[in-house]
Amino acid sequence: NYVNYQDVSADESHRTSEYLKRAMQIPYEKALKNHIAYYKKQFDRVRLTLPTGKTSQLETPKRIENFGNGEDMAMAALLFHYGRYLLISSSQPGGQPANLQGIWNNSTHAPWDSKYTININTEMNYWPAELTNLSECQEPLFRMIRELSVSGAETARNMYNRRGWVAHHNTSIWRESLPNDNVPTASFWPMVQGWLCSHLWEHYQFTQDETFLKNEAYPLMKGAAEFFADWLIDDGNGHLVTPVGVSPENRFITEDGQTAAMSMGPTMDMAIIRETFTRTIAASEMFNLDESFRNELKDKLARLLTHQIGKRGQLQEWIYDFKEWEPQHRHFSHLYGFHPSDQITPDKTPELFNAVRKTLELRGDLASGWSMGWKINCWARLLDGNHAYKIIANLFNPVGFGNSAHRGGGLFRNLLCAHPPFQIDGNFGYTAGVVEMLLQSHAGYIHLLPALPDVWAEGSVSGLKARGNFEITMNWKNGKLTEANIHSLSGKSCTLRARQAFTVKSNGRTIATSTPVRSNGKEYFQATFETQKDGTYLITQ
Ligand code: FUC
Repeated sequence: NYVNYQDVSADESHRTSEYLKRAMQIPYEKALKNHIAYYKKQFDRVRLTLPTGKTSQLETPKRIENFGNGEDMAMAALLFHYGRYLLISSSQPGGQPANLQGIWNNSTHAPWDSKYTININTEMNYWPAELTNLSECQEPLFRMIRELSVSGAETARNMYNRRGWVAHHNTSIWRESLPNDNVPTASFWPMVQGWLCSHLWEHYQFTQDETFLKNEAYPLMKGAAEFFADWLIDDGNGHLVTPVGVSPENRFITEDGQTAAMSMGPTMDMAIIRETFTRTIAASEMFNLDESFRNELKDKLARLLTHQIGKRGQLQEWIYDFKEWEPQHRHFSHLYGFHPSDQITPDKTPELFNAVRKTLELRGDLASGWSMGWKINCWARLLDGNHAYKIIANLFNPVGFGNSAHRGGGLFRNLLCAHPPFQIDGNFGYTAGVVEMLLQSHAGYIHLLPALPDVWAEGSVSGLKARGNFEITMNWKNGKLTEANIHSLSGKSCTLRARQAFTVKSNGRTIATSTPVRSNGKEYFQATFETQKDGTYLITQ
């Protein structure tokens, strides 16, 4: 009887019998054919090829078990494609967003109620959407954000007496925006609206759709920024911080040995607010809107507490350099400014970039399934393909194979990710992570093969998307780019970076040649060129 989160007036008997009637009219063979034709329209936009090996012909569970031998790189490509297949199948326009189990929950009492945990898991579900050319799959998420902003405006007024809208770490088909679940490390965290809005901004970055940015994204971003602007307080040293928050879902140990979760100004809070303010200011400038509010945001942005480096050289997780209660905790929320955000990059903030590396080293390589998905993305953004691959090899840990020697997170026999239990965000995080190894575009340029591991010395990929609305195809051999093709879908200016020198050709004519740049102690080659809408550009040595 569900119509929407405020309306359950549909006739459930009529509806279900119609579903069944329609399903029974289509023979299985035909239904399968329709399904394949439908999903392939989206699926075939991207293809990744990595070399097969001796074990590539074995059945799936055997390939998982043999992955550690390092001979079946095609299996890594298969898991990448599987993530796209799962997103296509669980998140189409008009439907609900993919929940913790996508659409594949098989129990009445599902783990975490098969809901939306929005302090990482729901967002991770959508990390591969723009990167792998499945932009429209985000539509259900965007509708959920709009609906949450309605209930979230009530919560902002009634619970906090603040402007704008707010949501907390967990929601469901009913769009609850209040703190819920009663978990001290997670529940009281009025930051979600910022993280969700980053998906709207990124959608604009990838599609360059200004109408979407102005009419759909900006009002929601503005509401998120309004809440944050009212939520901040002075920390007593002239910095603006959140009065209280958590670093989902870790705890810290105080100087007198107590364990606690809540403190003022956790690093993640500050990074989310910095991002929301920066992007809301940018959008309001683009469309010449809300000048006085923009000035308020500019003033507060300049006073926000910045990232800090702790005693161990790590990015500090909280306002003070507390010891973590669980040093290898599966969440690393304080890296938000580094990934998925774009505040910490090797060019702009090399010290913070190196502190992120230290943080990840301290966190360790083993983790629950979805946390490994997250770590692949972070090691790729650290430009360390071999370390990212090491996490991939760890993820190919057979879970539920009846072999008790294997512990921790990994993959079930059907390739669904095992937290355990089954949680689909690990699959999506993995697929996004593979892209981050092959292509990055968050730092103001498009980086071709930024984190290619030695074991992927040869391969090709087509149809990946980069910010600025570019579609990218690449071939590589002996670990080096041999050729790339850039299809410019919006005619924006394009800056490319690669490990080796290259030239850019358009219609057989050289239009740009790379020059060396140094970043965080390494040498790269870079070129900027103007593009035409629908133009294609050939990158060769
Ligand atoms: C977060 C995680 C848990 C689990 C849950 C669904 O709270 O910390 O590990 O994945 O979401």
